Amino acid sequence: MGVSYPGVGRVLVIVPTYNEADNVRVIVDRIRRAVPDVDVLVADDNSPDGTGGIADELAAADPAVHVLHRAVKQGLGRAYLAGFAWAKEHDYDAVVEMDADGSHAPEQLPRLLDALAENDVVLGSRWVRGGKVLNWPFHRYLISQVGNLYTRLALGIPLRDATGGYRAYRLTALDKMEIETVASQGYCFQVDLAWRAHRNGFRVVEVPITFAERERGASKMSSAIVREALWRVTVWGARARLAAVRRAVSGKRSEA
Ligand SMILES: Nc1nc2c(ncn2[C@@H]2O[C@H](COP(=O)(O)OP(=O)(O)O)[C@@H](O)[C@H]2O)c(=O)[nH]1
Ligand SMILES: [Mg+2]
Repeated sequence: MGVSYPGVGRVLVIVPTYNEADNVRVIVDRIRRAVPDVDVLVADDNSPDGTGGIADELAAADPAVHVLHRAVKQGLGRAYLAGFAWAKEHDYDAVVEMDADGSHAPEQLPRLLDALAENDVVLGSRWVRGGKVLNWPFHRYLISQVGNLYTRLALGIPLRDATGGYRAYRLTALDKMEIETVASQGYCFQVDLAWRAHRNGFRVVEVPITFAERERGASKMSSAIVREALWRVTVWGARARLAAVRRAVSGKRSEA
């Protein structure tokens, strides 16, 4: 049945990959060394550079490593949803999201998992005290800062880093978040899940992480990904405000 992490249970670290041939071996090795008590699932979207084949070799050599081969590139969100479903089928208690490019340090994973012992959702945060970003170009810093400020204001959630992708969730929480209705594909997926966790009243906590820009391979970040996040967050915020106004109006009517 595999090993379990104290206070959390069986943990699956999901690593989505698209053209990460130079990174996948390094990241899986680092995870296995840093936290031997977790399993790993590489969720590969049929990367043309052969990432999936390398992941298969790693899985053949280590029973704690698994691979989910997906037919086409469908974005980070779809890959994670497929990974969550796999975790549920295989009776895990918690899942972790982690990039393949080394930006999220496996050595900091115990911080997230220790916090998960007391919470439902843990966000690795670059923008709380103690959090750091290394080697990011100014434009990425700006997109993240402005994006998080806009998210806080539009949705009224108290999170400093709602767009980050180093996280841990209890499966019991994901089960209640109706993730089958998630349509977000890019980084907006992260905001979507943070927003759902907040609305469900879950115990959500941010722990500081050090995010280091990738040294190998190319980023899949694009302006389309930023635009998707912008319009979806705007629509969610507007809907939430409209619902609040409706509640206030019907409250007044029933008072009258
Ligand atoms: N399976 C899958 N993984 C993806 C996709 N897009 C990005 N990723 C992975 O998501 C992680 C973060 O992407 P990255 O390009 O590093 O974004 P950045 O860190 O914001 O520049 C990496 O592990 C990527 O390989 C996708 O369409 N499918
Ligand atoms: Mg990256």
